[in-house]
Amino acid sequence: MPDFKGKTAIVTGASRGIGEAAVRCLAKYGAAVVLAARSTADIERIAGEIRQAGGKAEAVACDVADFEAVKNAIALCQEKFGGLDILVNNAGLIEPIARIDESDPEAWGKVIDVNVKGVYYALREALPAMAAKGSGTVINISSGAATGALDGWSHYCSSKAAVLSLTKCADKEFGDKGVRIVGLSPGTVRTEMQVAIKASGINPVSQLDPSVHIPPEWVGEAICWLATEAGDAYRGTDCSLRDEDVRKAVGLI
Ligand code: NJP
Repeated sequence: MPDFKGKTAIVTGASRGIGEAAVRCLAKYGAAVVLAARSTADIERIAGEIRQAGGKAEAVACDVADFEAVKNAIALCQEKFGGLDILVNNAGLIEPIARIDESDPEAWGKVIDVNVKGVYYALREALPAMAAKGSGTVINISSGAATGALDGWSHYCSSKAAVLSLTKCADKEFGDKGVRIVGLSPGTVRTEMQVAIKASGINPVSQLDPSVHIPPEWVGEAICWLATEAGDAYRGTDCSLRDEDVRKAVGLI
């Protein structure tokens, strides 16, 4: 079982879904956590619940598409909890789902701003600090879409391919400085994102029965598992939670 006592973690997109599950799981294993997202009422509520259960948690309003906001969130983690050990780059968008010829250029670009630039901004701020102390783990939430193509998802597939590339590049530059950068492709997860995908009716993912999706708590456990030495096998690449062996190793099945 992971032991994160004395460790600090920041999770972007912690207001619901996978990010919420991640932050609750990291806190369960003893980490002091910072919840970063735009829905401040939700992150304040979740942070309050974690504190009530005896954990350490702070909420910070953060639009990951804004570099200053990301810098501020990481600074808050360092000021309140004395450092940053684990960064989970989870915030992500898939809407609006549309084929290329029907897509809106501004909305397409907004997804890149959040899914790609948001990850880069957090890496830009966190990696030097982690390298300076010679330790730290970054988990970038990826997707099967990083290496696959799906109708209506050109924005999302392109963005996740870029996230995988950022995982590889960050590992190349910082892997020898004690910093572990890994990606996690969770498979399909029962969150609001899958509700939006279903509503779109586009491509085979929207046709899946919701019963096949895994609960976000499984992804929270996998994130915690990757934040231990178990994550070493996936430095500079994506770990797939569809993989039965990974599920077994995490203790999910
Ligand atoms: O999505 P959802 P998931 N700045 O919609 C936040 C990947 N993934 O949990 O700002 C900061 O329930 C938003 O917070 P708020 C997926 O690509 C999923 O399923 O308050 N935060 C909320 O907390 C994504 O990278 C599946 O609106 C921003 C969160 O992001 C990650 O998993 C499969 C933000 C989204 O919650 C979490 O997705 C897969 C911004 N500008 C990969 N914009 C799946 N669900 O099946 C959004 O392969 N957020």
